[in-house]
Formats: sequence, structure tokens, C-alpha cells
Amino acid sequence: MQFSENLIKKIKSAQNVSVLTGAGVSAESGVPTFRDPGGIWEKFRPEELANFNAFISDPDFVWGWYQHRREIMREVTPNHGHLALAEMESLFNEFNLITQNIDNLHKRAGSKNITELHGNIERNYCLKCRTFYNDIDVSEKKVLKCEKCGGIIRPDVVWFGEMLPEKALSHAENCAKRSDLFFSIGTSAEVYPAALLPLIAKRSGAYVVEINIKPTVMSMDLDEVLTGKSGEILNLLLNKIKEIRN
Ligand code: BV8
Ligand code: ZN
Repeated sequence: MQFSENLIKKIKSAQNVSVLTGAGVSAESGVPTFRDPGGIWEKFRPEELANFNAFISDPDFVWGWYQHRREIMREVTPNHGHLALAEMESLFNEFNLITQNIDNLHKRAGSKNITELHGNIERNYCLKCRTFYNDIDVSEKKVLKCEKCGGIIRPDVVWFGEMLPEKALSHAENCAKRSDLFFSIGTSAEVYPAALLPLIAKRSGAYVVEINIKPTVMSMDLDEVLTGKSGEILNLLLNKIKEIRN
């Protein structure tokens, strides 16, 4: 893959690089995305599952879906894309990894500076007393009850209609505003407010590059689109960055 002169110039001069990742980054690890054919929402609509009312009306059904997803997450490993992003952190003055993913794969790949916009499937908390229960037994398909107060336990993820964690969102917006180079990787850019981040970066003067296997609703608004699998492209990009900046 040939990288453009513009991107090479930016890689050379960038002080602050920020990255927004979506489910596409984990696809090559075997984690199904949301909206691609065969994605987890092909069978169910988001409204049926990833929302608080669905959980309250049928806790075992929604909890069982998250347990199923946890089983998948525990069987898969980070792919070249996750590993390349983890290695990039030390190659720039500032490198911010902002993820919509809840699959914990960036952390397992060794990334340190991660901002989780939609929470993390490995964390759970009691609705009543907010005691956290992490690293739970995934075989338990029935919703768990809090040992302290008997309340029901929910996954620590952001459901539709719920606010994103205030600190994470404002930090992510700040990173987008301050970045010289911004990558939007493996996301359909359909979920807000995360999807605003590449546009905030662009408006603030960053060079914004999309990495995806196909165009998205946002492709036309960005500076450059690298089409292909994120695992492969990120590996090539890492080698190019090392060649230029080491
Ligand atoms: C909120 C966690 C206040 C749970 C998820 C405007 C402003 C604010 C909100 C809204 C708004 N308009 C509408 C809303 C409401 C809503 C929203 O955005 N709806 C959309 C559908 C229109 N937003 C919210 O409710 C947010 N809350 O703002 O609260 C509020 C509320 C209501 C109204 C106003 C304000 C909360 C959003 C968070 C929801 N939680 N997940 C869980 O996972 O169970 S969303 C879910 O979608 C995941 O987090 C996921 O990360 C996210 C985005 O999906 P993607 O990651 O992009 O995945 P997708 O499958 O879509 O795309 C994969 C991409 O990868 C594709 O482009 C594909 O081509 C590419 N790909 C595939 N393979 C590869 C690849 N690319 C490269 N290489 C590959 N190998
Ligand atoms: Zn409790």
C-alpha cells in the first residue's frame, strides 16, 4: 500500500495523534461487528437489546446476550491492528486511543492511553448500590444479584439513550480538537456522539484519515480514506511511521 505524500508529511510533523476505533478493528479477531452482514445486530435490533428498558423488562435475556458476547471476547485475541496501535503510542509525543468498543482488546494488546466511550464488557455494577463485579463467571446465564444489597447487576456499558461517561467524552472531544492527525478506524460512524469526533478533529485543523473495508457515511467529509482491512493497513502504517520517525 502506497501512503500519500500528504499523509507522510503529517506523520513526519505530527505532535498529537488521536484515533477513534469501532467494531471493525476487532473483526479480524473474530468478534462480530454490529451492522455488517452476520453482525450481532443482524438478528436483533439495537433497541431490543442494548438499552435499559430491554434490560429491565427481561434482565435474563439481555444479560444472557452479554454473557454470550463475553464468551466470544474471552476466546479471541487482539489482532495485528490492536498490536500496531499499542506500539504507535510511543512513537508520537501524544497518542490518544479513543474506542467505542467494549471488548477490552485494546487493553489486552498493551495500549495504555485508552478512552472507553461506551464502557467495557468486563465490568458490571449493581443497579442499586453501584458495587462493581468484574471478571464474572460467563456460564451464568441468569442475571446476577448483588451480594451486598440484592440489587440486579448490569454490564458497565453505555446503552442507547444513555449518556456517555462525561469525563471520557469531554476528554475525547479535547483530543480531537488538539490533534494534528486523526484516524477513524473500523467504524460505520453511525453512532452519536462518538461519530462527531472525526468531524470535530477536521474542523479543528487535523488531517483526518478513515481506515475501513468500505466507504462510510463520513468518508466524503474526511481528508483521506485507506480502504482495506484495519489489521493489514495498521501494520503497514506502523512500519511507515517507524521508518519516518525513528
Ligand atoms: C446518547 C455499547 C444522549 C453497548 C453502543 C445525536 C446525538 C446524541 C445521540 C444521538 C444522536 N442521534 C441519535 C442519537 C441516539 C443514539 C444514536 O447514535 N443512534 C444511532 C443509531 C442513530 N446515541 C445514543 O443513544 C448514545 N447516547 O447520546 O445519550 C441522547 C440519547 C438519545 C437521544 C439524544 C441524546 C449512546 C450510544 C452508545 C450505544 N452503545 N454499544 C453494546 O455494545 O452492547 S453502540 C455500538 O455501536 C457499539 O458501541 C459500537 O462501537 C457502536 C458503533 O458501531 P461501530 O463500532 O461503528 O460498528 P459497526 O458494526 O456499525 O461498523 C463496523 C465498521 O467496521 C463498518 O464500517 C465496517 O465496514 C468496518 N469493518 C468491518 N470489518 C473491518 C472493518 N474496517 C476495517 N477492517 C475490517 N476488518
Ligand atoms: Zn448492591
